[in-house]
Amino acid sequence: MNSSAYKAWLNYFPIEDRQKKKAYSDILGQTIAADKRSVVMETAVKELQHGIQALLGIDACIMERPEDGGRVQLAVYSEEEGPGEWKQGKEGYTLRYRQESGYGAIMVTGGSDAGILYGVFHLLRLVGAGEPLEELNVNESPRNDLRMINQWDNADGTIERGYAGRSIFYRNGGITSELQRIRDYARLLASAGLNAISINNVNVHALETRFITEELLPSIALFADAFREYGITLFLSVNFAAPLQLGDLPTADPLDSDVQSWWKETADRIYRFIPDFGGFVVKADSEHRPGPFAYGRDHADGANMLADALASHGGIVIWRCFVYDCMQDWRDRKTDRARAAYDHFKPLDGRFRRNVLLQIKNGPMDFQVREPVSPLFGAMKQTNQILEFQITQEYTGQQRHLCYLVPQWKQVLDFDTHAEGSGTEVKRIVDGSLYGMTFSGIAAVSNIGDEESWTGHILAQANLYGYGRLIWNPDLTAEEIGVEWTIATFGNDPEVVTGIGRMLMLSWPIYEGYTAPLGVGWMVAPNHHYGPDVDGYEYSRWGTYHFADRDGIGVNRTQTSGTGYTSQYAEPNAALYDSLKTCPDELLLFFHHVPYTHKLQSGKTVIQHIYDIHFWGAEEADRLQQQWAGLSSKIDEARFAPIAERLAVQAEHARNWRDIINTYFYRKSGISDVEGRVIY
Ligand code: GCV
Repeated sequence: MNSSAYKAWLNYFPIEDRQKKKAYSDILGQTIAADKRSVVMETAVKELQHGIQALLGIDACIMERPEDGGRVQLAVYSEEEGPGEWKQGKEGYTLRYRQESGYGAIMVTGGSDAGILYGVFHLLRLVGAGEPLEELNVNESPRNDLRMINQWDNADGTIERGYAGRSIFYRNGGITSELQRIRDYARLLASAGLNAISINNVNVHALETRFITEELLPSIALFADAFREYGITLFLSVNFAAPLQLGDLPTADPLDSDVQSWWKETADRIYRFIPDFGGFVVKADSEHRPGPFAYGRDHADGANMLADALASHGGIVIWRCFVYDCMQDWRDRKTDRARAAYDHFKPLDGRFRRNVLLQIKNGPMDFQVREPVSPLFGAMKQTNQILEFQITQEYTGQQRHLCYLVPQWKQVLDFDTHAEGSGTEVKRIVDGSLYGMTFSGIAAVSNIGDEESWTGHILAQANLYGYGRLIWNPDLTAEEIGVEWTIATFGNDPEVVTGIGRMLMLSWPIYEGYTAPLGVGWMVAPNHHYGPDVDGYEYSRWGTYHFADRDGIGVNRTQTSGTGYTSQYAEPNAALYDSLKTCPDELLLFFHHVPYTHKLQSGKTVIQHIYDIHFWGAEEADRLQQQWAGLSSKIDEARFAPIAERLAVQAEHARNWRDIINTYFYRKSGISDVEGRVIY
């Protein structure tokens, strides 16, 4: 596979400007000197050579004696032995231009070989973007230690919530031995700055339960080898009831000594095959997955038992907080799914081992197009935490619709929890700096499958890339990341960069506009989660309701008359959300049940806003199509056509959303659109 779609943001278009090409060639097209040839350093050298060849058409040669120096030098410095300015930490790097007698040279120095690999990708990105190398002076280090991808791939080759084909890891119930695609994936991930991956669904079924056995570990270890080449650590999702389900023990009780020994032996076995294994990801007592509750134990008992099994090997347990009652009676208005994670986990603060991290979804529900930030961030001051995003577009258009999610994630990371007074943003909690956590970081559910383009919708590649770049440096803007991605993916024609940049940046508001308004969420069909289906979840057991009737809509989560969810936030956020006067419009229906005639902060009534935003969203979806058409001469046909097709489908589905939602609320409320537009 060698197409432009497959290469994604590593397209490395040949430099055409002759002057620039000469300037780059003089520096990069000569000799490469790299010390200590570890597996990751080998990768860094290979990537550098490959990039130089693709960009400049030159085979740069590797110095046999690196100590003699080269035009590009790759070297690891530790804090003690490195140059004075070295402060970049283990995975950090610096890029420097140095004028030697008669020629210029580039130094890529890293805190480790992985740091150098990141540095090489950065250098190649700059060259691809046409940036000058003279005076190059870059200092980079990742803000988050753990920068992880979660695959929701199943051994039968399907992917839960996958929208880009089947799994690249598993086929027909077996583990693939075709490792080239895995290596290519590792390469994409590392080039976006990611360093960890869990390779199977958190819903661990019968076959995946056996991944930790003597029989299957050799194949899993081959994946670990491929990822290791790119500095990426491998994790497995495990089944909490594995000792029971594999038929070894009559129980999976975490306080049972046989169970504890079973997991210790299992951990020892895994590390025999994969010495740098990262650890376990666990979904327990959630959506029918087994967990400690069956034995009257709590999540700390469960997580700690696994943590103890991994501790001597340096492994960690990532324990998910997505725990709620998925058998709720819709008639029960007191139970509030949004409260669940906080109610379950907050009382356990301080009880988890140092090698346990709680993985918390960005919002209290489930990756909706708009949700408030989970109140657990900042609430557990003595517990390691990792934030979970969803790159795969389960509720955000399933990669049939364009929805650039970096602006949404950015809002989450910038959200001020006020947990320690103002300035306590989520990004400072999850990077571990605020509470001095031993482990911390960010994970996200992958959006790739075995389609040629990886992500189905080629523009959805921006979400995978953007995720990596944003969590490396949460201070980057979504626009900056979008521009960087566009140049690396499509080249640096200014019209393309501006055009795609605009499309990306507007796409989340557009999608939100024609789907679920004002933070209400859902309104999709059960199971496959594609919409519109306004009452799809209204009378079901999942705890996701909008409560629309003839008078109004929304969920009352206030302290005085509602579910009290707002009190899970620190002040002033609790009061801000609790009051109708101050609650931000975009989250109004998440927190309040209001009449359709309620006036928003914007001055519009709720019903008029619903109509306006749906008309606007559908029109803008149409405009996306036109904007793309305007770029036809500038994008290779192999990518132009499939993107155009997706945008056409999106525009059509947006009209459908618009008409169904508007009609539904017109019929419920009986209130006409003040502009008299067509509502059925
Ligand atoms: C992997 C949602 C999704 C499920 C997913 C679950 C989770 O409910 O619809 O497919 O299961 O979240 O995050 O565990």
